[in-house]
Amino acid sequence: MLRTDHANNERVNTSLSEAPVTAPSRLPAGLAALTGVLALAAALATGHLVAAFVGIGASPYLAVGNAAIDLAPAWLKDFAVSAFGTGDKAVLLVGMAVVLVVLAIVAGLISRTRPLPGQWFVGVFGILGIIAVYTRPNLGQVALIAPVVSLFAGVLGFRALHNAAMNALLDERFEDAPRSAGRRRILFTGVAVGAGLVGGLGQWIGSGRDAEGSRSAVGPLVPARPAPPIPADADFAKLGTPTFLTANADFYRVDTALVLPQIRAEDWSLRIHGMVDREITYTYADIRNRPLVERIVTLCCVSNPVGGPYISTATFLGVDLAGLLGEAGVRPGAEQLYSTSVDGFTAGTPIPTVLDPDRGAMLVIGMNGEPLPVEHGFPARLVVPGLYGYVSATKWVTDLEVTTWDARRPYWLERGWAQRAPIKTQSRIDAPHGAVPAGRVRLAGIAWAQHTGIARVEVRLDGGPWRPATLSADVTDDAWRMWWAEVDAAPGGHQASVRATDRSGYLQTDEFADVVPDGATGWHTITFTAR
Ligand SMILES: Nc1nc2c(c(=O)[nH]1)N[C@H]1C(S)=C(S)[C@@H](COP(=O)(O)O)O[C@H]1N2
Ligand SMILES: [Mo]
Repeated sequence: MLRTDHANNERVNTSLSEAPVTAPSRLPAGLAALTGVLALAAALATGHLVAAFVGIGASPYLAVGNAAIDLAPAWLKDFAVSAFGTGDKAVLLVGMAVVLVVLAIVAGLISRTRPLPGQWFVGVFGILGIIAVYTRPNLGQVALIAPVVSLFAGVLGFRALHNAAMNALLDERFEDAPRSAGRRRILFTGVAVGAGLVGGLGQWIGSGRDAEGSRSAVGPLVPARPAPPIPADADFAKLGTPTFLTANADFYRVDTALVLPQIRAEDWSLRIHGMVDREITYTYADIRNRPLVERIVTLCCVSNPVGGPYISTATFLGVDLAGLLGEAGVRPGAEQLYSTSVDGFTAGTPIPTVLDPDRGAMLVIGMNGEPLPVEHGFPARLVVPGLYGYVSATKWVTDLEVTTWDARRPYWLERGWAQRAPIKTQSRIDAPHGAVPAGRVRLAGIAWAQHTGIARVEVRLDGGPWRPATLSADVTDDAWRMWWAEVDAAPGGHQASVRATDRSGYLQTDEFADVVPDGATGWHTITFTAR
């Protein structure tokens, strides 16, 4: 009872020599598993706390998740986006947590007699964490401190917990059993609570050092050339279409970033280099002090299936990309504007499209009257009307290289998507859903053919004749149009379809195409019941 000055091992030996036969040689399975789980918690929490200071993306858990996103096969990513949408990231994080807890339990169970097997097991995963952080393009060498600390916390924590559990078991045989069990419980609870506090502290500190503070300090961004006012009949929201402008909070989001890149405006710069006469670097102040132009543009994701939700419209504020490139002087032979985000995402946009004065390709710093939201690319992103996001709309952009198609292969091209990806003329039915009263039924929805414009939308019921729909006010060819139409529906089940014709005279094809490699096609058809 008074042997508290003994080292643990000594005490075990003493005990063993006192009663060699009855000494427990193995931890009970539950206790062994708990040892593994608590060591995992200690490892992740300490890594997260250190990451709060060196860049939250260096948190081993998040870095492994981001690496998984980049390494995942294209079919899995496409599935994740279509099945879970913007929730794909939450699904990944929860799935990783489940896998890690299972592995931690395994680490505990293979170490019921000695801590070493579990320590090795934990160590291998710690090394994977270090590799994941090392290979993240946006993290410097200093960021490696986070997974290294995590590795030590895991391996040493595992041994400490294991020894404590062993000693406690021995003590239970030879000492006051309830007191010893109580000590063990206090230690384990302490580690669990401590890990929670340390991880929470990391989260709190990390989010205090983020871009949001810088964003709220940007102040008003005033356009020299504002967008036209939006007429009241630009949407048919009362009939079930989206509003003409999408609120920032509702704007669809698609990206590979598990942790939002945090760049403060004062730390941001954009470098233009490659096949140019002179390399230029712009700061945020350089950009915001130029005459700012506002344009209304509908962005759309190539992963948007027929009838899908990955399309939204905003007023974007920024400067002409052609102007910036003109100052750098694009050399003959340049084909591709290869843009890179701070998190390593890349996109390739055709140079003629970017330089076309009529196209309105922009470097954007504002969205719907606010500085660009962090999740949409703060401090700056690209927007090129008429092209799918993956070939044009790089968020958190920091580097523009003027180059050729052979020299650089952007992120999604490497993963089987097309090099060129103009947005396809499409339409969607938003109303009705479900059951409606029989008789005159109003259909409503959207149609889009960015940078070409919508000329006509038609609907049909149950394979009957096509009837023209009424279009909303024409605001710009770069944005969607809303439509509505009435059909006569007798009681029973019905099918309604929609198709659009754009201003080039092209009638949207009914041929079904999947989203891979360059965007879905086909007429959107819904079913509803008239009662
Ligand atoms: N840095 C970065 N920019 C990115 C992406 C990305 O994964 N990372 N995804 C692109 C894709 S596929 C689309 S559709 C648009 C979506 O922009 P939004 O999230 O603002 O709607 O961003 C583009 N820009
Ligand atoms: Mo996309």
